[in-house]
Amino acid sequence: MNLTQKILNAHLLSGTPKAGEEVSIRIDQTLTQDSTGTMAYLQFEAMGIGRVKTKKSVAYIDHNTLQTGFENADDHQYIQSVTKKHGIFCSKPGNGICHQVHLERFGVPGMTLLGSDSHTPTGGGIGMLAIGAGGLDVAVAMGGGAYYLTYPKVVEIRLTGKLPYAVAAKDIILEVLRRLTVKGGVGKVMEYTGEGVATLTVPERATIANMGAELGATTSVFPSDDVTRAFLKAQGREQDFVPLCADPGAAYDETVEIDLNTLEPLVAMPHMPDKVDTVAHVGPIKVDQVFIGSCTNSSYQDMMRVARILKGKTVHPDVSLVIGPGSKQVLTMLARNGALSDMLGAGARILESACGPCIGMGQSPKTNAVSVRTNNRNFYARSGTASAGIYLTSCETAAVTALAGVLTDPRTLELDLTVAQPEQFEVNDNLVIPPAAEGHEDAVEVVRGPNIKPFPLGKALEDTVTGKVLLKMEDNITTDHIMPSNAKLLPYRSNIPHLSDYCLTPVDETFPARAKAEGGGILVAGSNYGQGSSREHAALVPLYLGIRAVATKSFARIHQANLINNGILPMTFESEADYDRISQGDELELPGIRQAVEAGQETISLRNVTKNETYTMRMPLTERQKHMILAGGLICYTRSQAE
Ligand code: MIC
Ligand code: SF4
Repeated sequence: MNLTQKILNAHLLSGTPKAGEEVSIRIDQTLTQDSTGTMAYLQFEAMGIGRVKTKKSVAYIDHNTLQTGFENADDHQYIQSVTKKHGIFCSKPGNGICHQVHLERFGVPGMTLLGSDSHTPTGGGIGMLAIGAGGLDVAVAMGGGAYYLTYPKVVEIRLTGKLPYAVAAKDIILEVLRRLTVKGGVGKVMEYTGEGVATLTVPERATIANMGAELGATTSVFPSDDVTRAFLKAQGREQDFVPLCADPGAAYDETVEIDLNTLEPLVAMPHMPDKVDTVAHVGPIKVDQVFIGSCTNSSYQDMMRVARILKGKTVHPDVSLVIGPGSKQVLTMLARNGALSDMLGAGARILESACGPCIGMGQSPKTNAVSVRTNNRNFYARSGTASAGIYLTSCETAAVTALAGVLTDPRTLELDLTVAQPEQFEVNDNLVIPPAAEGHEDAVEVVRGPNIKPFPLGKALEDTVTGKVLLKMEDNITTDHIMPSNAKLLPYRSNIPHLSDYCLTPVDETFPARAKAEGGGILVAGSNYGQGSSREHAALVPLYLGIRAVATKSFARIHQANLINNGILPMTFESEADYDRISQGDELELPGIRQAVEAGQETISLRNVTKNETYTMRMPLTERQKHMILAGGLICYTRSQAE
C-alpha cells in the first residue's frame, strides 16, 4: 500500500477503499479557526453534543484579529467560552496561525486531522492525513461522527536531487501547480516520495502540503522519517513520533517526477495560483508592497533566511515590507536571537502572528499596486484592493525583491542561506487555554455577543423546483467571489443577514439586490466552481438568499459538500455544450425533482422554460447525501431523525 491508503484504511469506518467510492473515516483530531469557527460552534451547539469525542480538538483564533469594533472580540470570547465547555483547547489571538501552531505543537504522524480551513493539509508535512472541510462536517467529527469522503486516487510526486541555491520548497509546489493547474488535484491525494524528500525539513514539507490545497487536492502527505523525528524532538514531542512510509513498490494512480536540481525561482501571477512563470522570465517589474508570512511561509527557518537577507540593508523607498511571523514560538525566537532587530533595522513592518494580509485583514495595498507575497492565494480582490495584482513567491524572492524594489531572482544573492533546525524550539504553550475538566462543564457560561445572529436552515425539497438564472458565471469561480472576505466583512462571519449584501459582488455588484427582489433562484457556472476556502458561508449565504440549486460544469470538493450539507442542489451538465445554451435571466424548472432524488436517479432533467429546451444534469448522490438533500441539509436531517 501507499502511505495514503495505509492511513485511510487504518481509519476506515465504512465503504470500499477504492478510488471514487464514498467511504467514511474516524477523525482523531480537529481544528477550527475563528472565521469559520464561530459558525461551526453554533452548529455544534445546535446538534446538542456535550463534550468532544476526538483525541484532540483545538480552536485557533488567528484570522479575525484586527479588532476595529466589538464584533471580533465578542466572537473570540464566544469561542473561548464554548470551547472550554465542550472539551476543546483554545489557542488565543497572538499564539499564531492555526496550521503553523498545529504543526509545531499538536500534529501527530499517522493521525487523521479534520479542519474547518482549506489549508488543514499543512499537517501532511508531518505525516498526518489532514483534510479541510466545512464547519458542519468538523462539528460532526468533534461529536465523534464519521467524516465522509470520496476515496481518492493517489498521485505520487517523486522528488529526486536537491534544491539549488536560493530555490525554495515554495518553488516545488509552484512547479506542481504549473504542471497540474488549480483543478489538477480534484479527487486526489498528492503523496511525496523519492530521495529528494529527505533533503526537505518539516516546515518545507508543510509549505508544499499547504499549497496542495490550491491544486484542489483532497490533501497532500509526506512520509514520517528521521527529519520528522528530529523536528518533533526539537519541539519536545519525540514521543509523538511514528515512522511511516509507503510499502516498497507501492502502486500509484499517477506519478509526477520532479528533479529538484532543475528548478528555479518561480512566481504565480495575478489572479490564479497556477499562472506560474519563472521569476527570471517575468523580469524586474516594479513592486509596491511585499508581504512575508501566512500559513504557507512563516516558519522559523523561513523567517531566519529573510532576516539574513535583510540584515544591514534598507527596504527600497517605494516598497512597504510587511512581515508576519507564523507563531508566538517563531516570533519569540526571532526576538531572542536578534533576527527581529535585523528585520526592523531594514525597515520591515512587523505584524502579530496571524493571517493578516493573506485574507485582507489589513495591509490592503494601494490602487493598482503590485504586491509580492509568500502566501498561497492571489485570487481577485482577496487582498482588499480589487485593482491590485498579487504575485506569489518564496520568502527568498520576496525578501530580495523588497530590497531591490523590483521583482528579483534571489540567485543573485551571495549569502549563505542555510538555516539549521534549532536543537530545541522555544516551547511555551501559555496561550493555549485547556478545556474545563470533565464534570465541571456546567460551571462554564457560554458568552454570546450581539453580532451573533441565527444561521439559516434549508427546507425540505419540493416536488418541483423552479427559479430564474440569477447569475451565469465562468470557470474557476472561487469562494472569495461567492462570499468575499476582508477586514470589513470578516467580523460578520456569525451574521449571515449582513454578509448577504455582499454575496457574489466581485462578479456582479447587483446580485444581492436582484436575488432578494426575486426571492431566490438558481446559479449557473463553469468548471471548478467554489474552489478555495472551506468557508461554509459560501453555501449559507446563498441559502439565505433563496438559492435552491447550482448548475455547473464541475465543483470543487469542499464547496460541493457544503452545498449538500445545507440542502442546495449541486448539479453538473452531462453535456458541457448545454452550459452555453443557458442565459442569465432564463426561467428554469426541475420537474419531479423530489421523486427523482428519492428514486436515487443519477441524472435529472433541467427544463429551460424560457428557451423551451431540456438539459440532462448529473447529480449522483450517496444514500447519506440523498437524505440531506431531501430534508434540507444535515441539521434538518439530524433533527428529523431525532423526532
Ligand atoms: C482562506 O485562506 O481563504 C481562509 C480564510 O483561511 C479560508 C477559511 C475562511 O474562509 O474562513 C480557508 O482557507 O478555508
Ligand atoms: Fe490564514 Fe491565509 Fe493560511 Fe487562510 S491561507 S489560514 S487566511 S494564512
